[in-house]
Amino acid sequence: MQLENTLADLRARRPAGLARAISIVENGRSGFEQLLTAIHPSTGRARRIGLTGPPGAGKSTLAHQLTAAYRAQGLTVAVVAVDPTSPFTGGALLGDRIRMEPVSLDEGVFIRSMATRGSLGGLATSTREVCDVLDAAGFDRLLIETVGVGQSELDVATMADSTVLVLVPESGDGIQALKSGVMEIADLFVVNKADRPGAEKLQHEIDVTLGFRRGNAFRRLRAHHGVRLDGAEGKRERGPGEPGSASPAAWEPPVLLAAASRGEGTGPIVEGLDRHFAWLTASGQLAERRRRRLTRRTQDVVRRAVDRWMWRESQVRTIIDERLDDMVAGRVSPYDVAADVVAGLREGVRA
Ligand SMILES: Nc1nc2c(ncn2[C@@H]2O[C@H](COP(=O)(O)OP(=O)(O)O)[C@@H](O)[C@H]2O)c(=O)[nH]1
Ligand SMILES: [Mg+2]
Repeated sequence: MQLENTLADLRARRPAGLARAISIVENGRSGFEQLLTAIHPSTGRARRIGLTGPPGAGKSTLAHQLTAAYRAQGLTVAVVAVDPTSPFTGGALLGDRIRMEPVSLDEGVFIRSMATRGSLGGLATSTREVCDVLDAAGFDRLLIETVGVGQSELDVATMADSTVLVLVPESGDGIQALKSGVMEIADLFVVNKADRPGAEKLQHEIDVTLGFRRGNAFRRLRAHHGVRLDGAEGKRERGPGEPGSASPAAWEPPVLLAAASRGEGTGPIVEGLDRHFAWLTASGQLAERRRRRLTRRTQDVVRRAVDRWMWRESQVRTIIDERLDDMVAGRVSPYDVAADVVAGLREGVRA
């Protein structure tokens, strides 16, 4: 009954229903699986955009700018911020609250800060589920902000359709500061704080690095020096993923300059994201990414359920306890015991 009410409120887009649904899935409260099952047919419509990068790069500021830009297009936006260093809400930073003000009074905008459980910067475990609720609630764009520390850039890429990596000139030693694997997950690079020195240098470094990785550094370099190969106005080049290109085979991440706190550079980012989405659709990558997400999600749920069953309801714990003395005495190893346990589980499944 309670679930029915929550679902009805969610479908009617009542803010209280949305808040309740999110709180149920965020805390894994009873009924959360039924809720997620009930909303499943209504998911898959929102475009999920990940914003990641080092603390202070301007991700939250950019999220506000993107929100304003999408609102101006008549689209609704939900922002999920998983950033322990500067939460969107909670009053930790007065500055954040002030920057939020213009959009937070708009009911086409929903902003949610999520606590990280476990490692700093790690995605809150239920971020994906919260995104599903927002998707089902009908938001057109989901912006997922995560602080880029370690694994979380890679995590955000697995849950977003498009991933934006926000960098700033002062973040360490330019492109050298980027760990391997991080560059690969970015569908768009934004060099923010372009009002400060060094932004164009960093933009150039990223461009060259991307070019070298793809074996076409010279195209990018020539384009940078003003020799336009394709005659396009205002574009450094035209990659395979860009309009006018024959092949949707590869996407070349654009490297865009922005000064988010001044509202500069947002237009090209919105446009870049639209182009990326068009490429995702045309290349079949969108369907592929979403299929992969569903596979991974199901695997996670199975893993959790099996874990719970194994440790709470099966004999596994007892078997280990019974053989503990043998292990201590060196008569059997943990590997022997584990092999027996697994063999036993297999038998159980077959029986
Ligand atoms: N100079 C300058 N400061 C900016 C720019 N964008 C954001 N900031 C400031 O950088 C600080 C961190 O921004 P925030 O959006 O909270 O970064 P986040 O940690 O990546 O979410 C804030 O004081 C912003 O006002 C910019 O383009 N130029
Ligand atoms: Mg932030």
